[in-house]
Amino acid sequence: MKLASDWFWVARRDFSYRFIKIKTYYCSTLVFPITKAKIHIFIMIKSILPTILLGFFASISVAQKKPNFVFILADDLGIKDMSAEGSNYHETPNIDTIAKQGMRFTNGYSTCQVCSPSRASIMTGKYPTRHGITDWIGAASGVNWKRNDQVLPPEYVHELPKEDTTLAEALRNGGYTTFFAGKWHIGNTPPEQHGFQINKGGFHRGSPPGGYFSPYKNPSLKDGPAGESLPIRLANETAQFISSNKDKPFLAYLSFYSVHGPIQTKPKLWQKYRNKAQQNPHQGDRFIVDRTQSVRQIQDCPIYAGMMESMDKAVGIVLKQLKASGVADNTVIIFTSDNGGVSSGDQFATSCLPLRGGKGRQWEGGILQPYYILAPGTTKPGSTNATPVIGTDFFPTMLELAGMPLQPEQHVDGISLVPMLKGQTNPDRVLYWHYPHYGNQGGEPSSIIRSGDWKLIHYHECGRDELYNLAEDIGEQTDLASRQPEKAKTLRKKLNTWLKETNARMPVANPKFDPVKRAQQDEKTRTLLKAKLEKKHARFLKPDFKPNKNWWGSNVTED
Ligand SMILES: [Ca+2]
Repeated sequence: MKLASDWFWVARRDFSYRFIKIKTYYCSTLVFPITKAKIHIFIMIKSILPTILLGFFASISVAQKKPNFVFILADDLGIKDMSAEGSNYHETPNIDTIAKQGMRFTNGYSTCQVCSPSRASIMTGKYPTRHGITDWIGAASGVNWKRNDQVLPPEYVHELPKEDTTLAEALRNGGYTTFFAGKWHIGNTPPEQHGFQINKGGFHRGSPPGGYFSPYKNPSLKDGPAGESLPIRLANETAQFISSNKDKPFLAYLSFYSVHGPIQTKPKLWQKYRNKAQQNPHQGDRFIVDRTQSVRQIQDCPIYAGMMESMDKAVGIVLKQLKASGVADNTVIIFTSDNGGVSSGDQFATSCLPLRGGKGRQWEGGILQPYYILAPGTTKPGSTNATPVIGTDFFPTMLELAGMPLQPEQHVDGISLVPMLKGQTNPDRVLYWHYPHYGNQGGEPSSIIRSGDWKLIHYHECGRDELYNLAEDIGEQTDLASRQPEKAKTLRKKLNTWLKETNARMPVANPKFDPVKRAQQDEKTRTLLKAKLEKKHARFLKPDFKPNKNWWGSNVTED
């Protein structure tokens, strides 16, 4: 098929040819007298027609040229981890650039407080209750749940359903070349079976089996030189893909393993952030116990900060390549995370304050995300939007930006944010979450509804509700459920209706639950485990800290 630009050159060549013919005719035959006026008109037409044609065909060319997409998904990255969001400790100049040059949604959510469910929502445009992946794939459920808890979490789907048309399949069907790099963790069927033509590093695992430095022990990613950084490698793979595919529309889905545990960095970065933390050393405890788990109260983990810097540098590599390939002006960049920062459980690596909780938990720290969209020609640089938006919205938004028809029967729980990207708001939309599991970070089986500024959390262990006004209480410190029973009742009713409509799976009572043993466990969390954590995290800042002999393989030459 001929491109609009090709037609332009044909037309221009044609016009010049005909003009020469006419001019030759007039000059050679002298059948008609050549007046100065006629020559002038011809010269004028010749001089302006190519410009008119160029404009005409260029406009067709622009209208037909679909934007590229670079979708960057970080893992376990807390919204408060970025300098653009107020972190004074971590340094994220490249990620901040996306926020500053595009639109930053200040109420942007993942559909779940853990990873697989929210990843599947981005791919399908459906809430976890509907696609069925309600917990991170691999977590125990039902009678296999061996912990001494009040309820048994329900079974959940372990694969991205084949009958769904994924975001990648939709774009591929629309003529896009689709590329995936990094963490998949949405089942045993790899990205190639869900619409991605190229896959660098995605398979069933949720954390990098060989850590963050080559050798990676990853069946989908060839090892680099020993000690190579994983996020930098994933960025280089993405940059190479962009460079090779710059002439046709593409989707580059860069799904970092960072900053999920294990936390690992190079000694140089550890030193930099160790020194930074020492400039204003934290006094007293780093952790407080909030209900079920210790929660980090300060960002001063030099290992995690080093990981943040590596991921940010990797983002910079991709941004630079977009410019170098000449496609930055026609590429939509999206940046988000799959769940909140790990302030408790796993590596206890960051603090989400002033938000309560973190990954795995039902408060804002678990579900509020960095949610940035830079759409050249659509978003105003440096704009913000407070409309509550969620992971299911990316799918229809990207279809509309691509000029493709929406697929409402697929992305049933998402809406296109294009009107919001142009400055409109939609404050009345109600959002829902359902996490009938415990997870590893102290999360409690619960369902959530957000309507306007109000947020109600319903707990499935005991049936109680918490009610917060997020406009006045972003830290969810004042439970208004007993003071505003009517508001709580209305929201709870709406939430119940939604749970029924979406066939939400529910936990059941655990017949083996032992409350006495549980009280002993809780006491251990408050005392022994907390003391152990304080010691471990203070050690990260000791001048002679050394995790192992070659710094997790990053210092390969050191003996
Ligand atoms: Ca995650």
